[in-house]
Amino acid sequence: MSAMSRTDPVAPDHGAPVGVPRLDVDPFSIEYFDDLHPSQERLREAGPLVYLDKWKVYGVARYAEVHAVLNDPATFCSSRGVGLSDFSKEKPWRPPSIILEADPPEHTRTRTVLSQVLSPTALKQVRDRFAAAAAAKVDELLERRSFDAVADLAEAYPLAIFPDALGLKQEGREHLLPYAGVVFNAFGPPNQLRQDAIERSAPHQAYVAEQCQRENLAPGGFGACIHARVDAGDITAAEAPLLVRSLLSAGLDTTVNGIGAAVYCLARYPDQLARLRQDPSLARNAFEEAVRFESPVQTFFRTTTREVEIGGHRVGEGEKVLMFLGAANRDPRRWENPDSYDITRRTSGHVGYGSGIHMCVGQLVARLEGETMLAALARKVSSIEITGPVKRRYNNTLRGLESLPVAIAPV
Ligand code: OVV
Repeated sequence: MSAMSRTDPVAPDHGAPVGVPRLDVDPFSIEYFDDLHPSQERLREAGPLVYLDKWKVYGVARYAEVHAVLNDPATFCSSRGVGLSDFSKEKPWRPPSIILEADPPEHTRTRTVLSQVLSPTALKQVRDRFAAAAAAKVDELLERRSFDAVADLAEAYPLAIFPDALGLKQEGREHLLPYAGVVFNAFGPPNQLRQDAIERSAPHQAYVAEQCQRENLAPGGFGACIHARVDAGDITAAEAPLLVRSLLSAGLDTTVNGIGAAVYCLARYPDQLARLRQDPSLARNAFEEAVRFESPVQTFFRTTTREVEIGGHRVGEGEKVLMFLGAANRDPRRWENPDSYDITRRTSGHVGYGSGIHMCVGQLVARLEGETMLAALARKVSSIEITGPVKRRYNNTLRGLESLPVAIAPV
């Protein structure tokens, strides 16, 4: 080690771009999660492209640039990972997803299979079951009057329908939310959230790997439908379990936080609950607006495949670009009154599910869960009152609550 003296030149800041606004915001810190709207405004107002010194990555927080990056997958690829880690430099923490972490042409075939398994036709088969389960859940909660809207509603409702829709056995389902928590923490930087999650992940990974096997998936479920596509020659026997794994990774914690966001909105904005009660057909849009407003999936990265211009700045090949979906969904350049929860807003174009070729393949399942729950609340509940301390849950990618104590009253 050579001694440093005050006369040594300052080390050059390798990679730090010239002319791009540099911010000290850490979008993966507890302080950020606790109060992210002021930081997101700073990120948007600093310019169309920013550089985050803490993690040495570029960021885009305005709607136009987030949308543009999402819709140019040849330049902004997914196959090097959609978290901070670059798979061309670091070993992934688990075998990569063959849909999320893939580019065309490989992405196209797996995407086609999952989009057919989760198609409008396939969803007709589960709609009545979802609606009945939502009504039963709300009836049960009306008997209790006071409960935790996270554990007893936002988690309990998807857990009552989604694992069955997939065809999972009963045993071991307690691994599902912890596994998803690891997956979404692992997209983040190597902070304590990510390191602790991966360190504790082995039992959850073992459970998921086992449930993805064909013999463990009940006939008629989404899992069996994926494996049936092996017989049709659309995917290989090795690919099927990995596509089931994608549903187990992305299909539960996301809707938990989406439904949690919607209930939190209706509890905070009783005028919007009143409008929903007047017209329960607004349930689907009320859910969509909650996805825009809270953006349960806050961020994803892409990696540049070539030198490219973003917002007038030159970005080199092999750079990570962080897309702030939540900030884009509240960009005043795109949205009128972006910080208002308005269940009659025209929500289309929000990037809470992404955009382009990777846009959430399970979005119809998510919307069906959200719509059926909000429709049941609209018809059966007259008020939602927050009765105790609201506690936030911390995750590198997912935004949501740990606890939301509420009391509800019947119509
Ligand atoms: C969208 C998403 C999130 C997490 C995991 C996956 C996808 C996957 O394909 O495994």
